[in-house]
Order: sequence, then structure tokens, then C-alpha cells
Amino acid sequence: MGSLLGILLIVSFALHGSCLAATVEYDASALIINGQRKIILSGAIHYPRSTVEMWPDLIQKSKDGGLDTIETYIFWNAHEPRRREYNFKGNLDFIKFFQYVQQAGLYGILRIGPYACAEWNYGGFPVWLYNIPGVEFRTDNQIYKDEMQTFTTKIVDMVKAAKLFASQGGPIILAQIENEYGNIMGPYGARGKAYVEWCAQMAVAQNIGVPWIMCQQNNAPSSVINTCNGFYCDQFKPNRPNVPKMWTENWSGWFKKWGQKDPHRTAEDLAYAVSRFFQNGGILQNYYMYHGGTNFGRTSGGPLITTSYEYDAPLDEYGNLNQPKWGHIKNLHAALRLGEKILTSSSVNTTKLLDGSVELTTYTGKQTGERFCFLANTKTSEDVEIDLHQDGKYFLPAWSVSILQGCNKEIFNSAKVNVQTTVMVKQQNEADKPQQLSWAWAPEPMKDTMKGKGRFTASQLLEQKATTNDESDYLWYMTRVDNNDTTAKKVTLSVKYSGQMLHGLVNGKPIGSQWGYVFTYEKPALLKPGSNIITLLSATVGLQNYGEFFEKGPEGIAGGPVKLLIDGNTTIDLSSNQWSYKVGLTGEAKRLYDPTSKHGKWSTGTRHVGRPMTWYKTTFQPPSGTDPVALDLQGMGKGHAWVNGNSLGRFWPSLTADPNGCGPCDYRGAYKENKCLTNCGNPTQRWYHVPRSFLKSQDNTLILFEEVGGNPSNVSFQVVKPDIICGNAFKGATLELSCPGERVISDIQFASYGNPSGSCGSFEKGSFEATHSISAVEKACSGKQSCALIVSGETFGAKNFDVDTNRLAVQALCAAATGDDDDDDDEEAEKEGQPMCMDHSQSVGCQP
Ligand SMILES: *[C@@H]1O[C@H](CO)[C@@H](O)[C@H](O)[C@H]1NC(C)=O
Ligand SMILES: *[C@@H]1O[C@H](CO)[C@@H](O)[C@H](O)[C@H]1NC(C)=O
Ligand SMILES: *[C@@H]1O[C@H](CO)[C@@H](O)[C@H](O)[C@H]1NC(C)=O
Ligand SMILES: *[C@@H]1O[C@H](CO)[C@@H](O)[C@H](O)[C@H]1NC(C)=O
Ligand SMILES: CC(=O)N[C@H]1CO[C@H](CO)[C@@H](O)[C@@H]1O
Repeated sequence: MGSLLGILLIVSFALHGSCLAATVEYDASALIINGQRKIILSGAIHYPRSTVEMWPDLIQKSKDGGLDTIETYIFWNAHEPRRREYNFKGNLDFIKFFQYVQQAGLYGILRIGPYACAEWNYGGFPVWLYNIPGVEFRTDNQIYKDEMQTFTTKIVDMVKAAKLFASQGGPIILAQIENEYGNIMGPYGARGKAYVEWCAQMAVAQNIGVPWIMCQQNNAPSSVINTCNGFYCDQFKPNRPNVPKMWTENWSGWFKKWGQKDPHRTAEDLAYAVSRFFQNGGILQNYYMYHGGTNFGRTSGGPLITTSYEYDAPLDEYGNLNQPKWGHIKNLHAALRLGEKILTSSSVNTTKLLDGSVELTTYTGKQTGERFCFLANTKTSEDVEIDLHQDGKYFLPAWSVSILQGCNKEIFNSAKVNVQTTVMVKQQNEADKPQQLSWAWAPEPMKDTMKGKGRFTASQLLEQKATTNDESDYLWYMTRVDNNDTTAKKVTLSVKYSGQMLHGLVNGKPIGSQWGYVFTYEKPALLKPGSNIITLLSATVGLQNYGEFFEKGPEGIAGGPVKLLIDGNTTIDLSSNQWSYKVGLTGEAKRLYDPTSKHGKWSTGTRHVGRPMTWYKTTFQPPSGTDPVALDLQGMGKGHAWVNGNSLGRFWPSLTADPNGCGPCDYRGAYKENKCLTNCGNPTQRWYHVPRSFLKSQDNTLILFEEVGGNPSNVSFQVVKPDIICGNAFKGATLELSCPGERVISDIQFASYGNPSGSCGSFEKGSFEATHSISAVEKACSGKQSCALIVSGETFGAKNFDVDTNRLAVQALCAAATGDDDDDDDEEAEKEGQPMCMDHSQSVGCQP
């Protein structure tokens, strides 16, 4: 950390002219905005993964959570779906997104890329770019560089026109060019190095008046700042002195793939990683993701990324607080802010205590001499008690960091979560009459493809995205095979396949389906005498988004080979047969997903149950109120859903996660994406977000395309609402409880101050408990939207056993704020000064 003491080379990026303009400068220990030395606490929210109507609330909740900056990628393929045809409408209006950021008084980080990765379809690259002859991505290739420059310039010009760079008085303090190229650069050799230099030059020449960053790029040229991405970045060092240590992607959780379990990253471990980063001299950190959201339409990356991109982020897919994570890092942010002045202008001294696994880092303000400390226990299983003599004694749980204000007062510990847990559930809205949806269905017309009739032919097996331009998930491959015998012949159809779902039919009869990524499809079939038609339907589920040369990664049958195996020892290679092709579904071409489409032969009746390649349609009444809406698709197979013509994304509830491998989750020890898994044995994704803005008060239409066969009888619209809330706080902390939405705390099901055990949903009273545990909580909280309690022996009448390890555990319900008489009674009783003693089925005693 000696480099922090080095000469401060200040690089100025101000554009001159505007009086509102802010300068953004930096040195090794601060980002300096208008002369103010700052640490930056940022969160990623990708504008296309929510709706315009959700943005202000998401941004406000980020601000309430203690962030000062919102970061987003720019998604090239969404904005330029066809070359030089741009789309910045609706939730692609990133200018409006940054304007909301500005209105909230926050900074912005603009990651142009234009390669995004981000589990986004094809990493954000347009497929037309791949289909330009001679192009090579992310290397010293003129065609690619020209396109990248054209798009980058377009975005920069739009931002400039809207005056959104800080240098123009706007919120954007940093911009990013390229993205994590350093991870994959090796194989690109000298051309890769030349490309990185070019990226930096091209970016800097845009003259935006704020610094450019390049993440994961050790050789980043000196005109841009190299930053770190990862689960932990505390050991990261920028590639040259005098630049700040910045963490552009701190993975707050992990993404989910079809067929896999739900990953979780604990609040304790996330807070540990962020605390360690600032302990080790970090100055900017960005939660990836702060709100993950939804991969609407066909935007999910691949292979096989789910429609939900919740990411276990501090805000859930629907925009609700993910508690305790949101609140725990909010407390961390508040603690860091208290040290901001000292952290950004200080000398640093790190001391190792106890065999190097306990580290005390002291920041001492250069002018003031004020101190601010981080005390970390990096042991994965051993709690320690540390004596800092005149600065006090501290209990440090394993794998935790304490932040000590003045170096003598603990204001935060990453493993002590003093924040409520909110358990959210999806349920039919109790306020509404149950509704039975009645379904109409229409078969996907397939007479042509069953007979081998396509739109064009080729005597080879074509690569899928090159053929479809990614206008659809679906590509039909069809050919004819003659059986020269006079009897039916048993064969095996073998296809070398690059993914992700392959359906085979012989003479219109299904022979089987198989999914995955790069596998050999082998199914037995029967050839009748004479001419036979082989029909193969390939479906992509998100194009590859990561890796060196990933853009070339073939999709679909791509060269095959496709073979017939006969009698175990004869092989007929069909790869250079005459193949007939059709891109997409007839229903897509006829816009059957659009309720105003006049096409489609819809019928009623139950013959559709289990039928593959079927369109479904129903009308529905949306749930009343303002809670977020989720569509429960249990019973359906795989396909795509639309509400009033708006895509909810792909669905695949028939695919379940491995039943094994879930279990207790220990926050201690380095996080990996296969740690702390849930949802074993359940559908990978059963619920699909229906943003309220997609709904009308009347005449709503839900349309499903079902590819593999399902049963819509259980499909229903539900609301996402709090079930129970739990609070857990140690002595000395303040416990805050609040109910989301327009709800109040209605029923204190459990409250115990002492040594209760268990966790939310299963708390148990310990060997001792303060008598006023329940009554004090009821008095402070019942009937209120939120409440705060100082956790002390005094509050609960427990002066005689008020040991430091005491904690308060509370479990309560949230109820609608109006029309609930019980709550009113509570309030009246409170006014009269009588502590309420209600009969709670799970309460452990109430002795006011
Ligand atoms: C760093 O801290 C140690 C232990 O408190 C102390 O002995 C040492 O003098 C300090 N070094 C500097 C440069 O302040
Ligand atoms: C039938 O005969 C043709 C022409 O000889 C040959 O190309 C084809 O592979 C044969 N079909 C089978 C199934 O053996
Ligand atoms: C291979 O084919 C020949 C001729 O059709 C047949 O006699 C033989 O039994 C086959 N061998 C195996 C292993 O199936
Ligand atoms: C519908 O739900 C009921 C009750 O949970 C269940 O028994 C039935 O199997 C479900 N049907 C389908 C098609 O999922
Ligand atoms: C190197 C790497 O895999 N980076 C990925 C980290 O995770 C984020 C979000 O999941 C991706 O966008 C990065 O590409």
C-alpha cells in the first residue's frame, strides 16, 4: 500500500465552457469530482432488464441503499438490430435512464463496450456484424473496428447531445471501452495488443471530458484506467501508479442457467468482500448486479441462461428489497461514508496480528491526524477476540471485517447482520376472486416442414445464426432419404449438434428431442420403403456470450455430420445431401403472439393437452393492487410467453434442477458460484415477471407458444408479496423492521431478547429471555409500516442478564394497511398506554 504515499499525479479531464460542468480527476486514493475527494459506491442496473416505469423506483431504492452511482452497459444488438437501423424506444431509451439517474442526484457510469458479455444474447453483438464477410471480432480487423467506432461514436454523440457527461453538467463520471478483454486476450496475440491500443485511442479521441476505464485489462494503455472484476478484488493492483483501485464488477450473486439450481451469495460474504476491498485501498466499487431483472424477449445470453436474471442482487427481479442483503450493505455504505474523508486523503499502515490472518489497517488523515480502521479476520472457521489495548477489545467472527470509527469504535461488522429478513412469496391475490382461465389453442402449421418443404436449399448443413440472422430461435433442416429395400428398415439417426434443443421427425413422426450444448443426438427410427423425409428442428436458447472467439462458436447443426447408422456397421452420411431450410415458425411470421393478429385458427376443447408445437391464448383480469405480478407457468413445457404482445421471455418450467446439492449455507470461506444453492428438484424457473406496465385494466391477453408439450390448466397470475419478516439484531444495535408496499406490521409471531436460536421461519426461544420481549416489540411496531428499536436490556426489561452476546429475534407478518380492524385496535390500545398482550399461537409468553 506504499504506493498510496506516492506522488499524486492529477489528471484533469474537464471540458471547458459550461459553468455547471464538473471536473472528474483521480489519483491513487480518490476519484476527485469538482475538487471533492470521493469513494464511489455504485450499482449495476441494466435498463433493458426492467421497464421505464420501474426505473425511478429502482434508482431511488439504490440511493436509499447508500449508493451514489448507477452503472449500466449499452446493448448494441438491442439498439442496432439491423445495420444502421436504430432503436432507442421504450426501455431502450438509455438517455432517459441516465436522466432519471441525474434527477435522483446520482452519478452514472456508462459502459459502452460495445462488447457487454452480461449473460446477454451474443454478448451484445448484433448477428448481422458476424455475417459481414471478412469480419473478425475484438481484434485488429478493420471491418470490426469501423463498426465498433461507428456505434461507439453514435452513443457518445447521443450522450453529449443530452449533456449527460459530468464535464457538461451531467451525471456520467466514467465511461468504459471494451470489457474484460484481458481475460481472453492471449490467443489474439500481437493483433490483440494492437487492438487494445486502438480501443484506447479511439475512445480518448471521443473527447468526452471524463476518464475512460478498461476492466480486466492489465496492459491497458495509460490513457485509460485498468479496473478489476470478480467475487473479490482486494488483492487487485492497477497496472500503474497514481491510478485509483476500482472494482467495476463485484458479483453480488450469480446468474442461473436452465436446468440448474439457484445460486445465492450471502449478505455476510458480500459485505466481507467489499469491506476487504476498501481496507486494501479501493476507491470505487460497483455491485454487479444491484438489480438483475429480467431477460425479456430473446435477450438472454447463452448457452441456456434463464429468463430471470435475478442474480440474488440487493433488489430482486421485481424491484423489491432483497433483505437482509440490501440493508446489510446499506449499513456498510453508511460506515464507509463516515470514513470517506480519511480514506481518500491519508497515509496507511497495515499491521498483521495473530499469524497474519488478522489484519489491522489504519488510515490516518494527512492533515487532521484522524484515524479510521479496518480489522479483518480472514480465518474461515475461527472466531477471535482482539485486544487493541487503549483502542478497545473486539470480537471478530471468522471471515469478517469490522470497521472502526476513530479506530476505537466498531460501527460495522460484515458478519453481524442487524437487518431484517423479508421472505417474499408468490400467491394468488387474496383480494381478487379466483379466476379460471379458459384457453383457446392453435397448432403451429407444419405441413410444409413435415413434407420437407422449405424456403431455400443448400447441399450442406448451415450454421444457424448465419442462416437465421437470429431473427428467430428456430431453424428447420429437412432432407430426403431413399430406402432401397422393399421392407421397412431400422436405423439410428445421429446428429452432431452444437445446441441447444434438437427435435427429430421422420415422415412427420417425432423420434425424440434432446437438449444441451454441443452433443451427439442419437435416436432410433424406422424408414419405410421408398422415399423418407427427415425433419430436424433446431432451437437456440440464447447465443454464446463469453470466451475467446466466442462469436464463431457454431450454433445449430452447423456442418454436422448427420448420419444414418444401419445394422450397426453401415453408415450413410447425409451431410452433403440436398437440405431444405425454413427460418422460424409460421406462427411467428403470422404474429400469433400479437392479440390483434387476424391469423391463427383458434379452437377450444382439451385435445391440446401435451401437444407440442401449439399456440395458446387466454384473456385475464390482472391482479388488483400495486404488488408486482408474476405468471406461474407450472405445467407448461418450453416456449415463449407474451402479455398484450409484450414478450415475457422464454419459459421452460418442465426443466427441473438436480434434486441434490442444496443444503445449509455457511457464509464463511471464499464464495464460488456452486456454494449456497437452493431450489433443488424444482422447476428451474416457474414464475415469469409481468411488469405492471404491460397490463391494462380490461381485455388482457396472454399468449403462449408451447414447443414440447404442456398443460395450461394450472397457469395463473399471482402477486409477489411479503410473507413473514424477521429481525435479528445484537445488543447495542438498532433493529429496524418495515413492511414493503402499503402494508403494516400486523402480527408479532415471535420476539425474544436473550439467546434465541434458529433462523427466520424457525426461531426458537433460548435458555433465557427478557420478559418484555414481545410487548416491547408490539408497542414499538404493531400497526406501523416501519419501526426501530434500540436493542438493549433496558428496552426489554433484562438488566440482570444483559450480556454482550444477547440478541433480539423477531418474526412478524405484514398486512394490508387499510381495512384491518385488529391493527386499529392495537393503535388505540397503544395510545391509551396499555401494552397489548395478544394471543399469538407461536408466541413464547407475554408478561407485561
Ligand atoms: C505502523 O503501526 C505499527 C504498530 O502500531 C507501528 O509500530 C509503526 O510505527 C507504524 N508505522 C508507521 C509508518 O506509522
Ligand atoms: C439407396 O440407393 C442410393 C443410390 O445408390 C444411395 O445413395 C442411398 O444411400 C441408398 N439408401 C440407403 C438407405 O441405403
Ligand atoms: C455388418 O453387415 C454385414 C452385411 O450386411 C453383416 O453380415 C454383418 O453381420 C454386420 N455386422 C455387424 C457387427 O452387425
Ligand atoms: C395442477 O395442480 C394440481 C394441484 O397442485 C396438481 O395436482 C396437478 O398435477 C397440476 N397439473 C398440472 C398439469 O401441472
Ligand atoms: C470473466 C467473467 O466471467 N466475467 C463475467 C462475470 O460475471 C458478469 C456477470 O455475471 C459477466 O458480465 C462477466 O462477463
